[in-house]
Amino acid sequence: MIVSYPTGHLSDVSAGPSADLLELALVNMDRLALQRIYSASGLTPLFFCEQFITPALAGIGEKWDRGELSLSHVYMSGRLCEDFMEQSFRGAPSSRASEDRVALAVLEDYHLLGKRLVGFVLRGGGVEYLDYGTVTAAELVQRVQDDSVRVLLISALMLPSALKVREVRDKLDQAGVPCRIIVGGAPFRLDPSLCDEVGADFCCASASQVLLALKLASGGEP
Ligand code: B12
Repeated sequence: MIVSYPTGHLSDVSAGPSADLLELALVNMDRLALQRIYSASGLTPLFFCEQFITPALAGIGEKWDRGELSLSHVYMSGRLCEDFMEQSFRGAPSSRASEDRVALAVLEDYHLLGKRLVGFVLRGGGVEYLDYGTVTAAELVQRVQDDSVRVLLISALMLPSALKVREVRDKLDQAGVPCRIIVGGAPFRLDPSLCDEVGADFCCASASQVLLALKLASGGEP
């Protein structure tokens, strides 16, 4: 059953901005309302993405799962958020080389917004990284070896993709590659035991945790 969403009160953020209001704005493809909610939140673009966009999209995903929204709602909501990030993160600071070679990838998955946020945090923290985009487990193992990567950041939004981290871990271990793996994405947030199950070293609930995780992965104090 596809429900129709009310639109009337979208222009009114006087009751306070919220992820629920943003969810309505996204489902109604109302870019202006998105901007108004962002302005009223008083947050930086990164914290707005983490505190408003991530829960609003998760709510949309759940409604799609229950048959209350169509896949085109999910797709268009994702597009609006992607455009918001594109504008907000333009001209982000450039990075410098880190002690350990770092790479960032999405594993067999086309959910790219989480990776985009992680990349933004890395650049903001001055960390240089290799962006592998979307790759298969076999490609990822090969590239990590070729580039001598020592910390691998993986974003996975679908459970089958998240489970593929196990394959990456096992192949890297078999090849004797000393690489730490840091994971993030909805399946890891929903099931904290998944991190150990797939052999990852650290799991992050949000992009802003990545700098701390990198420090821990490199053997530094938190
Ligand atoms: C938007 C969306 C889409 C968009 C993606 C657009 C894009 N350009 O990325 C589109 C429409 C393309 C899409 C397609 C599909 N989707 Co979809 N999608 C979503 C949705 C609603 C939001 C995802 C999102 O972008 N969130 C916002 C970002 C910012 O959040 P995030 O990625 O979680 O990242 C945060 C943290 O997790 C963390 N993080 C993430 N990665 C990493 C990595 C590191 C290293 C660190 C430190 C942190 C970190 O940082 C971010 C916050 O700071 C989710 C619902 C959900 N619960 O997430 C479903 C969801 C992921 N999709 C789902 C499905 C099933 C699909 C499709 C198979 C649907 C279909 N039948 O075709 C396809 C598959 C596409 C593919 N092969 O990859 C399911 C997966 C279910 C499962 N158990 O596997 C979900 C969970 C929907 C649901 N059922 O609730 N989808």
